[in-house]
Amino acid sequence: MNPTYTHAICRLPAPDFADGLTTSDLGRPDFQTMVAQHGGYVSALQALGLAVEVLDPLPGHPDAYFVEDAALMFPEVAVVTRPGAAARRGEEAAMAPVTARHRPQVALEAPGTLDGGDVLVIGKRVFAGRSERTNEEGIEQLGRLLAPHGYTVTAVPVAAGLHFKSSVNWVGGNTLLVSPAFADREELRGFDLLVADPAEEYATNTLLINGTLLMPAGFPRTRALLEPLGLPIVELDTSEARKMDGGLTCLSLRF
Ligand code: CIR
Repeated sequence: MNPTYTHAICRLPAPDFADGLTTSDLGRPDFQTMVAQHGGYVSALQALGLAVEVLDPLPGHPDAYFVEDAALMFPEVAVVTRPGAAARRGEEAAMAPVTARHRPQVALEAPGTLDGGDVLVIGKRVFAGRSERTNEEGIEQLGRLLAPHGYTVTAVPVAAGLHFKSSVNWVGGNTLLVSPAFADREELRGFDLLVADPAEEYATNTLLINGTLLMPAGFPRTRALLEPLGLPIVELDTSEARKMDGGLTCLSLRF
């Protein structure tokens, strides 16, 4: 169940990245700091053995460096998404030729919408958050596209946070790191849940890469929750992406 990733796709943030969508009140992010943090993220993936393809910024799409939302990568197939925010529509078309170099490709169609940030894959189980960005039709289409490859797709309502993976992530074995809002969801029954402190919900956006946990820097209670798992933990500063409602999972497509 624990995939070994060999590749990642990232995209450089553009100088106008602060014009992207956000609901945060953490202030306007700084471009040079963002570029430095993005570089640190790419280096961390490379240090874990991934070949990272770093795409140029996409003119007119200040959120396009959150590449995870524009495509899904499975061992068998790439899925071109249909982002739920009108302002982000078009990112998927720019990503499609890139992912098509690695996998046979299928695509979601209108009126379905789906952001990759709402999709959590654990082996052959796929959880898809029904959110402001991802609708029922998008989830149903995803289920139909993945069924031939043996995946089951379970919809989970996202009542808090932007995306499902803003609040729920797999940290290895049978364990999920979740925000308190997801502590009692019946769809997640059967998993061991590590429930983050309410003051550290952002840190649930932790990423397991080849046996190492990448977590956002500065969340000691979440780190203390994760340490008993016995995995190496690398903290990365994501302060500027956070100001744009993004984090570690959003910044790459991993496969
Ligand atoms: C947006 O609102 O779409 C971007 N500013 C943030 C997207 C973050 N992506 C993710 O969580 N997968």
